[in-house]
Amino acid sequence: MVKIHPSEITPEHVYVNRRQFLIGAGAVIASWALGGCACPQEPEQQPPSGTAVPVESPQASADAGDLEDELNTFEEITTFNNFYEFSLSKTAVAGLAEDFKTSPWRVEVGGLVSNPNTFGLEDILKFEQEERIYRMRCVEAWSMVIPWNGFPLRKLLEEVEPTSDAKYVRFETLYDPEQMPGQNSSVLDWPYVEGLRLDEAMHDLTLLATGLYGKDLLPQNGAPVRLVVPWKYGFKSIKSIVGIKLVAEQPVTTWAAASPTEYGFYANVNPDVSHPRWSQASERRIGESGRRETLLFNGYGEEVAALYEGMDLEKKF
Ligand SMILES: Nc1nc2c(c(=O)[nH]1)N[C@H]1C(S)=C(S)[C@@H](COP(=O)(O)O)O[C@H]1N2
Ligand SMILES: [Mo]
Repeated sequence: MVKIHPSEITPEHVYVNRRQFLIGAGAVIASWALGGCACPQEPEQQPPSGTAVPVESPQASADAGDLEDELNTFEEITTFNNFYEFSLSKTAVAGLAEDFKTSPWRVEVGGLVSNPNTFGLEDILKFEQEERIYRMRCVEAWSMVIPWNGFPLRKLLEEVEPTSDAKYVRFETLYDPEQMPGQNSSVLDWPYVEGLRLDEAMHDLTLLATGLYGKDLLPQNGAPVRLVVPWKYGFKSIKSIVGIKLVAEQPVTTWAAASPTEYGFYANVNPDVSHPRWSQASERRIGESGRRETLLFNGYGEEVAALYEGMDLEKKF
C-alpha cells in the first residue's frame, strides 16, 4: 500500500524525457510538443469544428498497434474539459471549479455486495497508486493522451465482495448545485450517472484515477476520484464520484437517457459507427493540427475485444 509522496512527484519535464509505454499500444512517448492549445469550444451535442472538412490522410504513426503518441501537456489537460456540472464551455470549467471542495470526500460502495463500505478519500489513497498513460477519445471526436495516477477499480470492488447477483456497476457524481452551477440548469438529469458491466469494471485497464502528472486531480478533471475507461468514449469516465453501486440490471445512464439514439450504454470507441450528426472515423488530437484515424476500441482491442465476443457492436453501441 503505497501513497505517492509529494517528494516523489515527477515534474512534467521528467515525464517528457522518460520513454514510456502506452498501455496496450506499445507506444513510445517520443518527444514533447510545446504548442499552445487550439482549444475549440464545442458543446457535447454539436459536431466539433472541422467535422465537415474532408478528413486528411492520417499520420503514418496512427497505424494500429504501433502508435507514437506524445503526452498532452498539463496545461491542455487541465484547461479543456467537459464537466457539465460546471459549464458547457470547456474553457470555463477550470475557473468555475476552482473552489470545489474535495475534502472531506466519501464514496459509498454498496448494493449487491457482501461487504458494503464507505471509503473516505484517505482510504482510497491507500490502494497502491500506479501510473497509466491512456488515450482519451471524446465522443465529440477530439482526443488527448493523459498520464493518470490511480488504481484498478477491480481492487476496490474485490474489497466489497460483489454477490453472484451483481451484473453491473452504477456510478454517481456528487449532486451539489451550490458548488456546481451547471446543476441549476436542466441540460442533463442530475446527478450524472454512468455504468459498466461487471466484467468491464473488473478489467485491468479500468482505473479509478486520483491524480495526473503525479499531482492530485484538479476539480476540472473530476477530483478527487473519477473513473477512466480508455476504450470507451470519454463520457463513460465519470468524474467526482460519490456512489458506486453493484446492481443486477443495466443502469440507466445520463447520456443514454438524454439522447438514446446518440449515446449508448456500451459506448465503445468504434470508427465504423457514426454519431448521427458526425463521423467517428477520425479525431483531432488536442495540440495537433490535422486529424488522426480513430482506432477500434481506441486502440485497446487486444485487451478488451474478448469482452464483446458475439455481441453486435453496432446495435449495442
Ligand atoms: N460527472 C461528469 N463526468 C464527466 C463529464 C461530465 O460532464 N460530468 N464529462 C465527460 C466527458 S464528455 C469527457 S470527454 C470527460 C472529459 O474528461 P477531462 O475533462 O478530464 O479530460 O469526462 C467525462 N466525465
Ligand atoms: Mo466527451
